[in-house]
Amino acid sequence: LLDPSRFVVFITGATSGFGAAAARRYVAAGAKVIATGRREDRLLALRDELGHDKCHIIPLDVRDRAAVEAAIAAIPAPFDAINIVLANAGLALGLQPAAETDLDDWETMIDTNIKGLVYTVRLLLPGLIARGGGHVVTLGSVAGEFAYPGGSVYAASKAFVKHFALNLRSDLQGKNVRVTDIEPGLTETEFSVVRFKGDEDKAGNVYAGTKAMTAEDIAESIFWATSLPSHVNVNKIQLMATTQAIGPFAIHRE
Ligand code: NDP
Ligand code: 8X3
Repeated sequence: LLDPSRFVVFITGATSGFGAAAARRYVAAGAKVIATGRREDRLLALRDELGHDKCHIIPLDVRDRAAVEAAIAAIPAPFDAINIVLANAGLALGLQPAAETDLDDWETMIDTNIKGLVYTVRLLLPGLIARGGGHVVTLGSVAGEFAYPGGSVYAASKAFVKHFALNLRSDLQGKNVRVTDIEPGLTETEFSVVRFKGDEDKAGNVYAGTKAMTAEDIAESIFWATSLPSHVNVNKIQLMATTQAIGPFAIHRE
């Protein structure tokens, strides 16, 4: 296994859920993290918890390409020696049928899950290659593989992530940069509160009466994939809660 004390991990969306859990998991193993996200109060609390020597924070909206460029260019040593990119920031908004959905919500998901993710990866890749290698971890979803009612642009954005990650592998042959797409199913984080725009009851119902995965479960799978010996590339990890399964095709009948 690789020595995690040599990991310097750039994380988008470290203010909550998988990103925050991954920051804690990596620092617990001796790594350094660059924690980013829009909510600065959360970043400050995370840095207090993890320590200034282990956690560098950058308030950042991944949709803002110029801000992503400026933030990466300004990372101080020793945090600039990034060798793992965790492109995790993302969101679902709404669960309405396509014809009733809010077009602004679609645009926000495309701007965040697709455009923000490709800005992050594209801007960090040359450094990874120049420093001799590293690992890009993207956050896809089971939604990128299976269709469900109301999934529409969210699910399609995750299909984009999945295929972007696979194609990155083709371009990175010989560069010693690994790529893994993590594709979780039902996991209780702030994901559903965001999807239902702050409606805690609706969000709670998603996980009520069942046992969902936790952010720590996903962080562990991310940590595992990046800790394997450098000659091993895990292309993807698809995880579901044991309580979750794939439904049948829906057939409309008169
Ligand atoms: P959370 O809502 O708990 O966390 C999402 C994170 O993304 C937050 O830190 C948030 O930070 C950040 N984020 C959102 N928009 C932006 C933005 N414009 N700029 C920067 N950061 C942003 O959800 P999860 O941890 O569950 O989700 C993480 C990823 O995993 C997402 O890509 C999601 O689609 C994916 N996923 C989630 C699953 C689940 O069931 N929970 C299953 C499969 C995939 P802030 O608001 O502070 O900017
Ligand atoms: C998050 C899981 O099933 O809500 O990507 O799309 S799901």
